[in-house]
Amino acid sequence: MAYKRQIDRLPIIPADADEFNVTCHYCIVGCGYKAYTWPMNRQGGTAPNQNKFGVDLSEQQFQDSEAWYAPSMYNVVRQNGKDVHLVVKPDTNCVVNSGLGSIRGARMAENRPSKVTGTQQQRLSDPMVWRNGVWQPTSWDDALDLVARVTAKVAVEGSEDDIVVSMFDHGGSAGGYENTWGTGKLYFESMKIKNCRIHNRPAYNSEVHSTRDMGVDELNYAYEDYTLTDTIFMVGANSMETQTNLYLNHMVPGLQGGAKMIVVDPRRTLTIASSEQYAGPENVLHLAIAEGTDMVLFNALLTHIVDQGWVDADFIDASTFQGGEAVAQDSAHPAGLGSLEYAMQTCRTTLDEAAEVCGVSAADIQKAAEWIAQPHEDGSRRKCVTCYEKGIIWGNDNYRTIGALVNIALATGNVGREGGGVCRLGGHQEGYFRPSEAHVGRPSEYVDQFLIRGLGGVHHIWACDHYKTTLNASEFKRVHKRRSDMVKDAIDGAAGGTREQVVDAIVSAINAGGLFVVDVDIIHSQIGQNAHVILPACEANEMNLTSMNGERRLRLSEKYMDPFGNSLPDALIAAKIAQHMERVLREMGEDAYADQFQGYDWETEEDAFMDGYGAAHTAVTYERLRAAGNNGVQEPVVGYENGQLVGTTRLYTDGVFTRHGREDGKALFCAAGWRGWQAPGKAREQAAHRFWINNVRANIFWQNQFLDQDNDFVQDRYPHPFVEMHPDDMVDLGLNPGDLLEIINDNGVTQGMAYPMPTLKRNTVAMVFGSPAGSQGNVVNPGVNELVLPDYKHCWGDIRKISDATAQIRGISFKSHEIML
Ligand SMILES: Nc1nc2c(c(=O)[nH]1)N[C@H]1C(S)=C(S)[C@@H](COP(=O)(O)OP(=O)(O)OC[C@H]3O[C@@H](n4cnc5c(=O)[nH]c(N)nc54)[C@H](O)[C@@H]3O)O[C@H]1N2
Ligand SMILES: Nc1nc2c(c(=O)[nH]1)N[C@H]1C(S)=C(S)[C@@H](COP(=O)(O)OP(=O)(O)OC[C@H]3O[C@@H](n4cnc5c(=O)[nH]c(N)nc54)[C@H](O)[C@@H]3O)O[C@H]1N2
Ligand code: SF4
Ligand SMILES: [Mo]
Repeated sequence: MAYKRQIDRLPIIPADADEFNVTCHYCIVGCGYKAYTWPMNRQGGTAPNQNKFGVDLSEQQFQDSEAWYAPSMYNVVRQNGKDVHLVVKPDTNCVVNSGLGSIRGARMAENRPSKVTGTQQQRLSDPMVWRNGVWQPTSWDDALDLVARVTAKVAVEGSEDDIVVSMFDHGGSAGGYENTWGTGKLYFESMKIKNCRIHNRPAYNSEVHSTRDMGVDELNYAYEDYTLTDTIFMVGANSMETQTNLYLNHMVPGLQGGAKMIVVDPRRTLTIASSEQYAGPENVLHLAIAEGTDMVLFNALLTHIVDQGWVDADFIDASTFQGGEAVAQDSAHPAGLGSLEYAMQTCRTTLDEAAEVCGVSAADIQKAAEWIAQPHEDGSRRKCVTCYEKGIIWGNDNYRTIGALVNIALATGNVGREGGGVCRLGGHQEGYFRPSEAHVGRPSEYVDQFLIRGLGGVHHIWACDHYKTTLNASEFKRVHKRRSDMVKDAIDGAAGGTREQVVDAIVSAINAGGLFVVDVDIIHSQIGQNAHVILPACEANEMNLTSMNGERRLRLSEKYMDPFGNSLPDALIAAKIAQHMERVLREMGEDAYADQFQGYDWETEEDAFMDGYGAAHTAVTYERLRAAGNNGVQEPVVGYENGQLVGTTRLYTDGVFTRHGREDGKALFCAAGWRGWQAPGKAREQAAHRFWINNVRANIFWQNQFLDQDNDFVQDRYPHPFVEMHPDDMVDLGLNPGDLLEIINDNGVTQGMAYPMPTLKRNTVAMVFGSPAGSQGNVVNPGVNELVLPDYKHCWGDIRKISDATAQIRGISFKSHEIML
């Protein structure tokens, strides 16, 4: 396959091209872009008054000119029913990215569906229903009538607990305030769905319960804190690749301004390699701990800081709880919470004890403690910003480990202050606004196991593909397919019957253990292969979408093109489902239940926004957000003055902590006691297999590659998921670069392509997660913590060769991923 884009000549953006604000919908950072569109039969010229940049393009431009765009930033798309030129390029005036793109965001335009250039023809254009052995395109009314009839019948004859829902809870790529409200209103207000899970984990819960229980919301800083700080303390994250422009536009200037950086990660990441180049190796400390041992490290850091007297006593007195235990350990709290002294009784750990467990030197741990908390020579406090992500969120003993990390920030007073903060780096953007989920309970149901046990009869899936991204995926897929095939067989058996007969056949199959599956997606996904009804959604910019980024910056990303075919915004799909439910329930004589599905008379996504988020935040409207442009406003919005929304730069500047809902406003410390591998089965698996199968993200891919799988630029580079290995381990196993291999353990098998990486520790590999050509989740065991948080990152297996590199693989480079900048 040859890699080609529009490589001949690109049109100049004319001076009068239409202009739209765009927030990149991929990662949490939410970089600002501008979209330009103009009619097909025109283009701009080189004279300053003929092009959007207002410069003379016949002259050589200076190196950092913004008067250019790359082929990946161009496409031809539909707008108001007509083909138009489209350019989507980074916005130099956005404070988030200052004109930087990334290998993902800068491909937004070429990843739009286009009948003219042929891109993304995999996009769904019409609802589809399983009919006569194939998926047949059909009308919205036909598809939703079937969805509503089966869902209503199962809910009425059984209960709402038989309806299982998998749904996004984020912003940006799928989600956003409009769509979380639409789905939330449907499942949590009209219905009270309890057996519900989130796109990335097998239950409806928080990724970071402990920090919230301690009073500290996980997104409390501003990105500028990275340039105001003395030390960046990064844990279990690889921001150069996963929060790229946060790293390049905020962390790197921090490093260049003299900040030191500590990175806790069992492997040497590209973030570490590039930070050494920006800051000098002497200013970057890599703590390459043994996987899963972070909590012991944090406890030793805290102990050293306390014993040296480097704590912020004034902050602790004023802002943290003083009376011993505040919350006892119980089934909803996997650790006790209370004062610093109370927590220290459990957390106390010496440097030597930690060195032994973590496999790093006591001297390095001490150095980290000094970089975090040792006061400057003039006695002033050090500033430290702490950031973390999936290395500990999807890690060992989530609750206690994150609690132990937040302890350090609280003890040193590094929250609510310039140059401080203890924050998730984040994954997607955020965009959560839903009715209360209190009925779900805590701990919430482990939904994957619920389905595997044969429970539930209807599965609604919104914007996620568990085939590629859940844990224990081999077993999950086996059962999900078997149960949904029972319903397909029933539909095939009832072919030619009336709607009523088909619905009866489906419900009989459900009662016999089958599962009726509805998948709402933009493509026909892998789990979508099990679906009986497939509903086509549209993406951000095919609709207006609001989300906030990792510093709570809220923006409106504007619609600049038509949804593909008959696809619709998720919020409006949810509304249509509700309307069909109401109609069908009335026909069934269930008037009271039908009444619960009223209140969805939304014409547009803006109506959904105003019904949910807008109703609760009356200062915020589309019009005001549009005026706020790509810099938007940082939430919480506290007012509207002089024609501008007024936001909040950082949380907790008043030293009052409220996230736990306690009236005293005091933050709590976490009694994070170490107990080795917490999730069932991990210790046994580690002992039984040679390789730790670390699983990671990489710059080039977005998530499970739902768009990348149809993008030659990505597929030509990595036709199979890479499995980075130490070259000596490859020699041991007879593997050459690019050879195909299998990873095997008791949970299942997965496959990928050997990629030599000399900086990896022996007997560990790093496999890219979520690939359509090899799901890493196949070999992850079902172990979760008390609150059903999965430990994806820790699994072990054996490796064997499948075959030599294929002809396609032979054309690609196997140079080290670590590059000189
Ligand atoms: N390019 C790109 N960027 C993305 C995404 C993407 O798909 N592609 N996805 C987005 C999403 S949804 C998310 S959630 C974020 C995730 O962002 P990150 O958390 O930064 O990404 P990961 O690569 O999943 O994991 C981070 C690191 O955890 C380390 N790790 C593994 N085990 C341990 C451990 O026991 N302790 C410690 N300390 N570290 C460990 C791994 O070696 C890895 O380097 O990225 C977001 N950004
Ligand atoms: N082993 C392992 N497993 C992991 C992780 C890990 O680190 N290791 N990380 C976990 C994490 S943090 C995450 S976020 C998950 C990701 O897991 P998923 O959420 O399953 O993966 P995504 O790629 O985000 O899936 C997005 C799906 O939504 C569709 N989609 C995109 N836009 C829209 C839209 O606007 N509307 C609708 N309806 N559909 C849309 C896409 O086509 C795609 O099928 O994986 C989790 N699983
Ligand atoms: S860093 Fe994230 S938000 Fe910014 S352009 Fe890249 S993918 Fe988009
Ligand atoms: Mo994520």
